[in-house]
Amino acid sequence: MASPDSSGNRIQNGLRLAVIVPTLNERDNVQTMIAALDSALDGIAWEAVFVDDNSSDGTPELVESIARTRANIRLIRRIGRKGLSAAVIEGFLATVAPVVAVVDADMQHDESKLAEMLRRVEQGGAELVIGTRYAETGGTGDWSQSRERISRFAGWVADRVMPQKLSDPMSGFFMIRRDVFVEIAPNLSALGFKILLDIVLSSARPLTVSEVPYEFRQRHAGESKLDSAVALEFVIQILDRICGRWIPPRLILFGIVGALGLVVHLLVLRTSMGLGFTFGQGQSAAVAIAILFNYVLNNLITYRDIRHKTAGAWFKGLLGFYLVCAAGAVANVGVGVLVFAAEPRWWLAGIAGVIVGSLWNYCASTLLVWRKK
Ligand SMILES: Nc1nc2c(ncn2[C@@H]2O[C@H](COP(=O)(O)OP(=O)(O)OP(=O)(O)O)[C@@H](O)[C@H]2O)c(=O)[nH]1
Ligand SMILES: [Mg+2]
Repeated sequence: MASPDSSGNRIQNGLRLAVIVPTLNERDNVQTMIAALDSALDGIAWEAVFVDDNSSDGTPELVESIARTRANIRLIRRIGRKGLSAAVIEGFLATVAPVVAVVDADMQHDESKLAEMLRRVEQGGAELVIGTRYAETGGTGDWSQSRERISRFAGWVADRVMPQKLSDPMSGFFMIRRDVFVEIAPNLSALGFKILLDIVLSSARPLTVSEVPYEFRQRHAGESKLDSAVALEFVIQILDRICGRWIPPRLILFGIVGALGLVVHLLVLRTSMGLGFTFGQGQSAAVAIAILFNYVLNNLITYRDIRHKTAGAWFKGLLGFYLVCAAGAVANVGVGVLVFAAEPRWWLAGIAGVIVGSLWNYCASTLLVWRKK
């Protein structure tokens, strides 16, 4: 594999495959994974690149100690960054192997299929080989019915926007020719958890795909990193695909949250009037509560990646959001009045005011309330 030449340089002797293993607190899986790769890839010149996002459980230290004694085990340690897709991309770009694969660290993917997958690339002409749970002998192991249903539903949604048919577009277990990946890399969104989806959606042409069925196994050790944020990132990824060229996905989420805010507004107004308050009082309460509702939801969903977490930042953000929305209301009324003066149709002027006010709220929130560091 890699051996030093007379000048001390490493010579990559016929390296054929790099296996990227993204890790976030997976210490107790590292040795099992390496042993499994050793036996699955016996006779093949391979290397593993662990891409760790500064796990706190000792994962990077363990990989480092193994990498000191083995040339084909490597570590990329990322600090201040997160995200499965981004980690995998970094791993793919950090190797000179002609073929790259990604395997979860928790042993859920079947590494014994890697040799067959490599054969399909090297001899079968495949550019992309996907481990699939939803074809022939593949399976989702002991997944609960609800998780399998969610996964299949997400696959169905993905299928609507996919340029080519795949039995398991949500798979996290696949292999690709590195030159093909490098060609696509500049177009990737690098968002979220679903890197395969990103690759297929970002490719300028359909790829030559081969599928290898495998049975999804139980997590060996450690805890799942899958949470509701992953589902949200998936929605953003799909929105980005459908309309990202014209409208940023964040603006769409902002708009959806705003529409829900309108419902809250009307409910509060109706309740207040029912309780005997005047319209002015009810409307004031509705505005205050709807803005609070929008702030909470935008912080949880629209700006989740840069959300305010500490109490101090949260309240400061809320105050900023009230101010932004107050200015938005002024812009809304001002534009409405102007349009009505030029074209006295109430609904046209009303809509024009709402559009300008909402766009202002979105732009000012993005620039002032949830500023990217
Ligand atoms: N570097 C890096 N790795 C990550 C990140 N999030 C998840 N991972 C790794 O990506 C792989 C997949 O994550 P899992 O938590 O197993 O997700 P999953 O397989 O969809 O969910 P489970 O079935 O519950 O295990 C694991 O090896 C994780 O350690 C991340 O932000 N950065
Ligand atoms: Mg897993």
